[in-house]
Amino acid sequence: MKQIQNYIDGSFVPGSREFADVNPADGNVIAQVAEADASQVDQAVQAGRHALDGEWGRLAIRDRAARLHKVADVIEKRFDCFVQAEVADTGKPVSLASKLDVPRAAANFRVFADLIRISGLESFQTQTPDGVNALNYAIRKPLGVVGVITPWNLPLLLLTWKVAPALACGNAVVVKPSEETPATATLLAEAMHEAGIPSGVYNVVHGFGHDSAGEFLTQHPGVNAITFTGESRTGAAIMKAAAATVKPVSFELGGKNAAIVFADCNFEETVNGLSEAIFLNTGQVCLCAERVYVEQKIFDRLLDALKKKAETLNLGWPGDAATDFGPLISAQHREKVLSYFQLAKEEGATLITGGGTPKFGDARDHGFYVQPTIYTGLSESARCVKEEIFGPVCHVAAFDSEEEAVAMANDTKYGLAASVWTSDLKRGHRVARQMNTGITWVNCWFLRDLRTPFGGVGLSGIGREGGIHSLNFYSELNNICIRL
Ligand code: NAD
Ligand code: 6OD
Repeated sequence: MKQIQNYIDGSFVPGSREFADVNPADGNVIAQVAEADASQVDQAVQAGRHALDGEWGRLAIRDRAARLHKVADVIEKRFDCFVQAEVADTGKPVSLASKLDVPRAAANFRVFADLIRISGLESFQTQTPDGVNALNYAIRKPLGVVGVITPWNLPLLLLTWKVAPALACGNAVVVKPSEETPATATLLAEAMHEAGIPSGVYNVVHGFGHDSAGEFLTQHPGVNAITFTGESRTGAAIMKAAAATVKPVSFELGGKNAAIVFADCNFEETVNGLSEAIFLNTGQVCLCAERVYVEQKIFDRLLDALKKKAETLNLGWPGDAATDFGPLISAQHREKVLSYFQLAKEEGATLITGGGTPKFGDARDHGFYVQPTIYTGLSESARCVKEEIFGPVCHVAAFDSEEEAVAMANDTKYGLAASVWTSDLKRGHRVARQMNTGITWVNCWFLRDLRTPFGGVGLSGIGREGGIHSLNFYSELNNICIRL
């Protein structure tokens, strides 16, 4: 049986206990994972602190950036290895891991390596009212040891989205990947070593949240900041833990994202785009659209086209090139999604397609698949319209006016993403500006420029990462004032 170990101060180390890593496609155990205890989390934090005092802390920015490019080189060299590990852990289609997750991991390192080299900081020539001259300029310093806690849906993509800028700013990190998907964070440790990242700069501790590695990390007084992606409820628990030592936090949390479809949209492009927005990664992307609002004139036609799209998705083995829809992450998550299918029934929804589990007649019946599912007919106050399900499911409702669509889309405690589908660009701008979200896409979805601000409002998060916003979170700006 494969063993997945913790990585502390440049060495792979077993834990005090082990837990199973399960393949979601057939429920088989694929590895035993070493769970880090509190003393190992402490060792990882101390290793990070030590690394900051060593070679890593003295490297010129240029050299730090060069090492990050080397990490990207190693990810690209070991591309298939990363893809296979991600597919086995998550059950996502190999086509998706090859197109999205692993290329983005390399890109995250390249983008922040380049950005740290070119990003300048503000300076001011100052003259006081009584004629004293001074020069003010800011410098960027690392925060210290950053705790990085990530979810299972895009494990490597989201981990590197945080690790790359944290390292670009000169920090050391202790990462706690999701217990469901420990493999690629551990593979990344090998890549770090091969790329010449000094021991102690990148540490991995495996385990769970409460009373396990996650909580040990957030409560550790030697951790200078926490960056977290995951559920809003978990964010609240982490915020509480981090408050005791006043750690800065950056949170990318849940969503209940809306898509607004106007009758003048390019119909075919919209149906293709919406199908991705609803079903990509089996609906397990925080940006997925779980609420679709469609202008009354094209409601029936669009619903019918979406139904056809859902019914032609290929629910296959994740490793097959033709598969475009895999299982959910775990038995527990499938229970949650199926409980919402049941709730939708109880709330009076009309089922358009799906609503259950597929039958394959092979080992996939022991996996965690559910059907791509579409509902209509619920009231806007229904729990299925209000709560994040995080599965391949949406509710489609009609609207008559732009104002009504905007009001319905904004009627949520979340505020991560929205998409607007229209051929009228003026309307696209107008509606996008009214969305209470961190990002609004017009005629596209999940089209990412890594320099742009990314984050959510309300229950969807605190702060922005991306480009300079990441650099600003992962560093302390010091101002120096020199009297001339
Ligand atoms: P989760 O919150 O259950 O777990 C995320 C991570 O937090 C895991 O590593 C987990 O072990 C850890 N954790 C749990 N409790 C903890 C605690 N008390 N202290 C410290 N760590 C703790 O989330 P998940 O189920 O892995 O992921 C799905 C959720 O993540 C969805 O809500 C989704 O919307 C959200 N998400 C948001 C974004 C975004 O960018 N906004 C991206 C991806 C996923
Ligand atoms: O693309 C990104 O940078 C990002 N943070 C995506 C988040 C996806 C959520 O599941």
